[in-house]
Amino acid sequence: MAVTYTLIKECPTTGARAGILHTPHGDVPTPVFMPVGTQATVKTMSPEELKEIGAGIILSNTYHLYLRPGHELIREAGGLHKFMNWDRAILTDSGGFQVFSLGDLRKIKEEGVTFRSHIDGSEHFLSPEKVMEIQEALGSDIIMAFDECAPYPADREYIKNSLERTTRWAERCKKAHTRQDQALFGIVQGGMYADLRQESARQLVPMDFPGYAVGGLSVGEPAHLMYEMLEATVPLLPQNKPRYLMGVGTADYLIEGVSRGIDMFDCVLPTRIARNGTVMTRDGYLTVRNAPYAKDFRPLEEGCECYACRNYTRAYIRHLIKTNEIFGFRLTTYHNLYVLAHFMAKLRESILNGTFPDVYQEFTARFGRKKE
Ligand code: PRF
Ligand code: ZN
Repeated sequence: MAVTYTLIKECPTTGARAGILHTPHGDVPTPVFMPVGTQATVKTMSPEELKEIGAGIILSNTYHLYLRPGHELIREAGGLHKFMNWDRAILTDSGGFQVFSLGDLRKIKEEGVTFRSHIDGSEHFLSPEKVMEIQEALGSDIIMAFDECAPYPADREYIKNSLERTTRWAERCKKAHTRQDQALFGIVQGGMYADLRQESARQLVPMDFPGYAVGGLSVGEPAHLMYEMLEATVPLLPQNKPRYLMGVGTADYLIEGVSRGIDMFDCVLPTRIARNGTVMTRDGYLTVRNAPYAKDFRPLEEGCECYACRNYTRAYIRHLIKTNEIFGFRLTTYHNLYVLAHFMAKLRESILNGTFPDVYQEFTARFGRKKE
């Protein structure tokens, strides 16, 4: 099998798990946050810097790479790893999320989705078979099934039809998938209906995917609904396979996801806010672009051991960002990815040494628990 999961330790009082994801491009300790490299680059970071931060796996996107530069070009280049000079693991998302986010620009049918490119308006068609062909050309270690990420809110009837189609598409993906060195993950949908989530999981689990994602969450719903959906879904997923919560990357959602048995996460937020001059710290978000930091000669976060914090001040980074200097965005991105990598490593360590519930308590006491 291309990708396997070893469960090392489970927290006795929560669902948190520490494990290892084995991939053809190395072992990845879990739980893990995957930096997003939509255009075959984690914006502003070199692969060497990503390694320095400790990234063992990154995420890229079928939809974007298919449109530009085209999957055939990447195949010709020798695959995505070679094309972007990244020799650790890559997961590619299927486009199921991007295409459905296009709104008026797309039309969903049983066969697949017709859509217009957000770049030049040209018409394209993505289907389970096409998405497998593209991801096989990219050569990522983990490829995702083509699914429908339903909007929130959506009525029960819509969600039921959508999750059933997602199951049929998952079957077609499995049938079309040929590369034995790639692992195809299934995606559970079901909107905000616990029983439909369970129905989706019950349909996908017998198909024996090497890993399962929970999709359709973090789409604008209140936090308590996301937690309820995870609690309804995760217990039905196989213990010996990795579980991936798609599109989640804030510290509170990460720790809540981990405590409910999630192993993998991705999100553009940490890298996106960095390019807007906002960094993640122990005390929450800090927008270093703002005036109060003009003469603040402390690092982005005191005590942070990252390259940015060891060498530069808030005042300097603010100046770079105010003047649109690329180096500023590199420093804030570096810091945010470092913070998340270390947060996940800390959670993992606490699961291994039995103190995860204490770390969880401490975190929620400090920030409160998002409930609404
Ligand atoms: N499906 C896919 N990718 C995704 C999602 C999904 O539901 C989400 C939901 N937050 C993020 N990325 N294929
Ligand atoms: Zn730092």
